[in-house]
Amino acid sequence: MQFIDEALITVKAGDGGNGILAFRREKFVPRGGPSGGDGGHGGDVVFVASDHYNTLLHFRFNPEHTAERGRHGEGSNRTGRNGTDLEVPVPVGTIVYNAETGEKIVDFTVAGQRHIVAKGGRGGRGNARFATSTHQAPTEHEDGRPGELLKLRLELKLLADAGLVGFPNAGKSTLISRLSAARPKIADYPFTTLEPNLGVVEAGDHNFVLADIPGLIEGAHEGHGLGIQFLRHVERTRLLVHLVDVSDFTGRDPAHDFDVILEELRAFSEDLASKPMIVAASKIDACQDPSRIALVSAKAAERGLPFFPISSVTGQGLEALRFAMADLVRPTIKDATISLGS
Ligand SMILES: Nc1nc2c(ncn2[C@@H]2O[C@H](COP(=O)(O)OP(=O)(O)OP(=O)(O)O)[C@@H](O)[C@H]2O)c(=O)[nH]1
Ligand SMILES: [Mg+2]
Repeated sequence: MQFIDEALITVKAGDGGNGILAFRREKFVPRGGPSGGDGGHGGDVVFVASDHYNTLLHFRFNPEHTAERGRHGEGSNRTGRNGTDLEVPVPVGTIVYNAETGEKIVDFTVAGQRHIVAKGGRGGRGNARFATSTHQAPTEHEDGRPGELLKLRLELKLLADAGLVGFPNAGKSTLISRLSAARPKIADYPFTTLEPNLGVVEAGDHNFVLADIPGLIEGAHEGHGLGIQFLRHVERTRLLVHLVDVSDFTGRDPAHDFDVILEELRAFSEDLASKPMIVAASKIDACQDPSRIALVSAKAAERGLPFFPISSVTGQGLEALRFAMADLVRPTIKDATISLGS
């Protein structure tokens, strides 16, 4: 059971610009003084901890980060422009290691924390810098130094933003496998999932972490089935997605299933039961009797909860559900203000 997100990336700071060789050319002055300017410094690669990311997914599509090089010096003692630093956002909680030595470089604990992970190369000195009273026409000049090049391993302990709850066999693991890269075990018998699975769900520009946990049954709070202790894994999520199996094969009343799960959540804690919840009627492809879907939709309506009929087999309803979830786990404006103020 790994709740760790990982990314391997390369960072390259900008090279320093070269110092150059030049002499002033002035009318009536047979030989002007040295005037070769220095090269600019290369830009640094700077990691900045941000609250706006909660996974390392953005690094997977973008594994190389290069800061701008410094410009070369010019005649008339003009120094080359410095390369611009490259700022790369990382989620709060990210730990950065040197991928080759394993050495820990930095641990980002608060938003706004900054760390230079690759230092830009110094610009080289132009020949003007080498002039002395006894050495008035120097021809020495330096090339810029290369910027640092490093392979980094980023590690982030994932915290679930949303959790899937429901009866065993309701299709929770199948759903997370459709919405994320997670590949949990799926089978047509109850209690297939024994340990939580986490998956990163992409929804436009907002990614979030979804937890798939074992199924609950009536009396779970008294130790039936796998009990309710694993609910602690979704205790701190912003959202629960309650899957109710409406297929014809369950032999149960979906409305009753709905109430049973709410009771078990309440037995764990009142907070958990009153968390924002999306209700999904699952396996609609295997439901011949639309009244079974209507029963669940009525339960959701009674409580003012959003409702989605879905099938992880045909894909029906999955995109609507994905974006509804993303909307509800997005940090609210109030949260954003608090974290900016801190
Ligand atoms: N027809 C149909 N079958 C589905 C659908 N989703 C899941 N199933 C099947 O239902 C069975 C149970 O699916 P799982 O995803 O393992 O269910 P679960 O809720 O994770 O079950 P537990 O881990 O035991 O709690 C499997 O045989 C799936 O193939 C669906 O949308 N339609
Ligand atoms: Mg499962």
